[in-house]
Amino acid sequence: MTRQILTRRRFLIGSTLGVSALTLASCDVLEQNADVGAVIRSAETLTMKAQRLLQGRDALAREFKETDISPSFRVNGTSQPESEEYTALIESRFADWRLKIDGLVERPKELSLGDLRALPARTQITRHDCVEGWSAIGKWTGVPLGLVLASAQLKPSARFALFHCADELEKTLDGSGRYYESIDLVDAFHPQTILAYAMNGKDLAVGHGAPLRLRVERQLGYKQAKYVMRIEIVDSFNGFWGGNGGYWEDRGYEWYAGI
Ligand SMILES: Nc1nc2c(c(=O)[nH]1)N[C@H]1C(S)=C(S)[C@@H](COP(=O)(O)O)O[C@H]1N2
Ligand SMILES: [Mo]
Repeated sequence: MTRQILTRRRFLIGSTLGVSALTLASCDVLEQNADVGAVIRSAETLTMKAQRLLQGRDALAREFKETDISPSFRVNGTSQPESEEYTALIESRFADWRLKIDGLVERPKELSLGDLRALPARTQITRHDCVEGWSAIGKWTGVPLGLVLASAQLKPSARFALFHCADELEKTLDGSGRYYESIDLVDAFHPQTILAYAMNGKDLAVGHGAPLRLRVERQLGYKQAKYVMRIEIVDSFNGFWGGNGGYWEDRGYEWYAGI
């Protein structure tokens, strides 16, 4: 098992992002920032701050043993995106798939699965908690999101990573049911936040989000975006679908879904 422990502090030293990410993420700045205030409801901000204060910003979610892995892990939400584009990707076994990284970055990227697999990997056995009331333990392997974002060099105005997914669910808002999600830079650079391409030692199955899904272990199931096609670095959610930072958030769920 390759296990790369990247502490956020060690990781940020020497990166161009260092100072701005640390400053941006401090509670004081969050409080003063009108943009953030506008998108995050106050009770949730309290939850987020309390969790980070009590447990520490880099506190790890619990990790389990191989023997704890659930014999079956439910597929929830989309089980296979229906677009022609995604169907063609399955047929080519994702050889033509590229992860786009753009928005507030100095160096936009297009990465193949091979590119991602060539980067240092992290494996973690964690519990997934769905808001609907079920949980399952799985083993996830992928590349730390922070590594990928650092290589794209975030601009000082960067605040959130927004994940564009391949699937559409119910089209109720603005005629679009596109699944999307977002996290802030504290979670983006957390050591357990990975872009997973394998589950339980095998390539990620279509039902679980092939070829790539987000694991952001201190938050609930709906934050774990499957079928990630593009990561856009933004400073606000305004103008993205319902403006609340995620498909379920636009339908009333909390943006910060701390467990
Ligand atoms: N793209 C996409 N990501 C998604 C969903 C989805 O429908 N589409 N469902 C979410 C919900 S509510 C949960 S609980 C988990 C389910 O992941 P699983 O299918 O691997 O169990 O994915 C989350 N990520
Ligand atoms: Mo869920």
